[in-house]
Amino acid sequence: LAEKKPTVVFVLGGPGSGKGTQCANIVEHFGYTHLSAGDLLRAEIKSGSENGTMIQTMIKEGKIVPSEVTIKLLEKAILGIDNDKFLIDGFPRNEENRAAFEAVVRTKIEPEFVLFFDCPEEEMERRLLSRNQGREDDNIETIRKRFKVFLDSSLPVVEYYAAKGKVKKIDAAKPVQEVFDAVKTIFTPKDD
Ligand code: UP5
Ligand code: MG
Repeated sequence: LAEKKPTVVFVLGGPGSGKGTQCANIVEHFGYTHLSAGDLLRAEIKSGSENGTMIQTMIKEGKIVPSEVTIKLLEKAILGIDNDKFLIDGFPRNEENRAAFEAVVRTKIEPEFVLFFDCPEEEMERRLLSRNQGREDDNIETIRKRFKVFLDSSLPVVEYYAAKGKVKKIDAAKPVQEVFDAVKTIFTPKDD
């Protein structure tokens, strides 16, 4: 991984803030590969791997899967894809995730920046309850747990990067197209 030196953008935001939706738009316009840590974990459950049951239990409880499991999946995906620009969606989710990811590469992968989707809980809750894609964590009990984990564990990671001047914050409560208009200005190279 250290040899490949990929460009990485971390895409963070609460459950239902629109990370996956906007990553799909960014891929279409800016040539990044989208890696959703949650999607990789859900694929791992489906594949029937030995960790599957543990991952399933953690997701159902809204808890954060041990770093080594998630990082292995991310690393495998980055190395297996012939691109050097990645959106890492929904990771790192706590300080331990962040430190462990940095430790994996000898020359640390510093994210180019962190895209942070800021959205009120009421709006995120509405979106998640009406998503209807059969996700086992889209029920009100698990959603409340996910919100708490986000506030307690994930927001501090955003603050860590904010202190380094790396966070680009987006108002994610607006309609999809308006959010993407704001996202576009961040990814479009400015010649001035
Ligand atoms: N929607 C999107 N944008 C909209 C807008 N602007 N206006 C109106 N509606 C909008 O969007 C959610 C829903 O809202 C969709 O129906 C969409 O159409 C609509 P989506 O783009 O899917 O939002 P996203 O932020 O991706 O929501 P998601 O539920 O995926 O976020 P989470 O962070 O909760 O989920 P994730 O898959 O990342 O993680 C799930 C679980 O996996 C975690 O809780 C955790 O248990 C585990 N996990 C780890 O342990 N470690 C990791 O590193 C990653 C995950
Ligand atoms: Mg998602």
